[in-house]
Amino acid sequence: MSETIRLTTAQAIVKFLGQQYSERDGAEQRLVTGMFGIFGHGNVCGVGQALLQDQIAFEDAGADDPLAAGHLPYYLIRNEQSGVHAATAYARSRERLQVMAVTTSIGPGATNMITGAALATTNRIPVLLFPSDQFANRMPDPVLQQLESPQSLDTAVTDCFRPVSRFFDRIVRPEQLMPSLLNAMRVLTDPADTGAVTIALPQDVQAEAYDWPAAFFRKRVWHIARPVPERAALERAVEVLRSAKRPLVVAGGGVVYSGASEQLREFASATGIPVSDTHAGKGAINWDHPSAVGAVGSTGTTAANALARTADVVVGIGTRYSDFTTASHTIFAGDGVEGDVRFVNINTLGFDAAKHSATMVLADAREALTAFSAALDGWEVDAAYRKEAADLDADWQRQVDECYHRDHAPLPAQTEVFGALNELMGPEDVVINAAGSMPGDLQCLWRATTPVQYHVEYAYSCMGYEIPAALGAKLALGDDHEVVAIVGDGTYQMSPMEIATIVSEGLKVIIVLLQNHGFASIGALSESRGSQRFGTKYRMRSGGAGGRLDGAEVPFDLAASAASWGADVLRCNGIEEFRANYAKAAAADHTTVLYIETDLMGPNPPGSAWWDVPVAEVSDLESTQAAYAEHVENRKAQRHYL
Ligand SMILES: Cc1ncc(C[n+]2csc(CCOP(=O)(O)OP(=O)(O)O)c2C)c(N)n1
Ligand SMILES: [Mg+2]
Repeated sequence: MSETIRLTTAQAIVKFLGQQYSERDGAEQRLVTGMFGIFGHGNVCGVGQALLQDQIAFEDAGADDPLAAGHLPYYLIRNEQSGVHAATAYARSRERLQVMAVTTSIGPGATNMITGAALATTNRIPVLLFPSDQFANRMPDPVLQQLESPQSLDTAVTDCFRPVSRFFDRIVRPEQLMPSLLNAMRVLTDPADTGAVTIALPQDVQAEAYDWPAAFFRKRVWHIARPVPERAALERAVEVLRSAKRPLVVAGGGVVYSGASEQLREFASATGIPVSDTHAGKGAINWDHPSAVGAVGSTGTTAANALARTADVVVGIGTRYSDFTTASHTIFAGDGVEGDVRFVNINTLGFDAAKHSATMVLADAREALTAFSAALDGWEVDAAYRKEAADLDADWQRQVDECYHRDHAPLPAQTEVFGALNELMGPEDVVINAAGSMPGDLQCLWRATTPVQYHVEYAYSCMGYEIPAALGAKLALGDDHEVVAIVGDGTYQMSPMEIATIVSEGLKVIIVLLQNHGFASIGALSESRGSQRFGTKYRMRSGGAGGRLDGAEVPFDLAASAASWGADVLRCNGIEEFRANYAKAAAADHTTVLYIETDLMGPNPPGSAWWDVPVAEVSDLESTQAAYAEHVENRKAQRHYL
């Protein structure tokens, strides 16, 4: 008989996770480094008991390094959704080499994670989720918080995780855990197809004992692959590139996760191909590299967008081509191109590589760029094209300077806040944002010198990501990096509470709270599409029942709210005071919220591309009718890439 160890299912999970490692480029590290969570009746005596037992064993052993000792630290968060956001930001900050887990109770605790899971999966960031589930033995049904389905007794709210997870399983017998956890680790370390990994744990099974084979708990190293391009695929792609006169690179998140910045810079320098970027790819090439032309698409720079319109070959590296990147399928227009615009896509995931009828290269970005540089063997674009791209970028940089130093009055434009931050933050400091009018401004304006500096989640663009993400990024990066979360007043109201977690963990971050009393983003969108900013301001209802939300400003004080969570708060009256207070916040060892009022109406950076948002085809309103006519015109530029 081989050796067995008697443990509960939950104890087995904690013990197993303590022995999982990832490896890439020869460096080995613990794969799952901690667990966020909130206990309820679904997990407090299962996973909660196992975490306590693990904590006590670690304390008794007197080891210094919790991770080397196989310990799984526990972090109490304030909301399950933000626990997943924190885990996502953690894994993104670790280039997807290390991840965090999240444990929740059943019912609402579990479903609170759905948004977080969808965000992680949309962004292709690995997180490990353990929602609890109703009794597998069905004895006390319906347990508190159980959704009963008269058609099917095995339907549970955790089924909602299936479409938003890359791997989903439910453990109704302890021994199912073994294949399940092994598959979970496979997906967490898959560079192509990763995201939320969800294992639902019925509350009785968590506490049930089993004789586990000791081998289940041996140390395992999960090697994170760097697939090399197939020779024929490389040759096909190189032939397309060599025939290009006006190629353009679109650098996506895959370049960052692959750690391919150096190879991208070398490739760009050698070939002279201009490099544009997406939110996830920003910083992969430093903004002041001679080939860098900044953001492409709906919120892109005039430089990248002009080049995109006339590009004959678009080289997408590690990008999923969101509608913001393609300006809803209008920006890669093939203007003046003989034949039509063609795509070469380098991606670990076939699904993304195949987009836009591209010549596909299934490979790791770093491996592919190295192979391309060798195969192109000195080939480069015309000097005139290099110069055109550099001139366009220089024009754009003048616009950035203008946006950064507007002296707008009486309230500053938010672009001036970004200018101050961009100038005050170091190359290894991190700016975090996800939703509102800020991502668009940041994407075209922010001068990123490193990929770690720019952490904008714009795949799910989830209000409320920022503050929990600051927690995750700070845990991942430590004291050498200042972590700065920018939040709008709307986002702040959606999820301020993880400030309490940040404070209780003794972590120091900076939160910049931009107060403009409403939705600058959706308000501007509404106005431009004929809906008159209806319902996009935080105002009192005027005129009694049946009136509109257009009265006085709502008398809340978000700065006082932030202070109530335990942060220091500095109110900033204008940009000069903001700069001075940023310096104070940076020098402090406590979390600080910098509160500043900005102008809801901008001015915004100049736009140079479209975004498809449908407008009512019939309407009583002249504003909507005019917007619809414009929409019909704009749609004419839309196309499939066939
Ligand atoms: C969870 C979630 N709900 C709704 C939206 C749609 N949305 C995008 S931006 C925005 C307004 C954000 O307001 P604020 O944080 O004040 O930023 P501002 O637009 O003023 O820059 C809304 C409601 C979203 N992105 N995420
Ligand atoms: Mg706002």
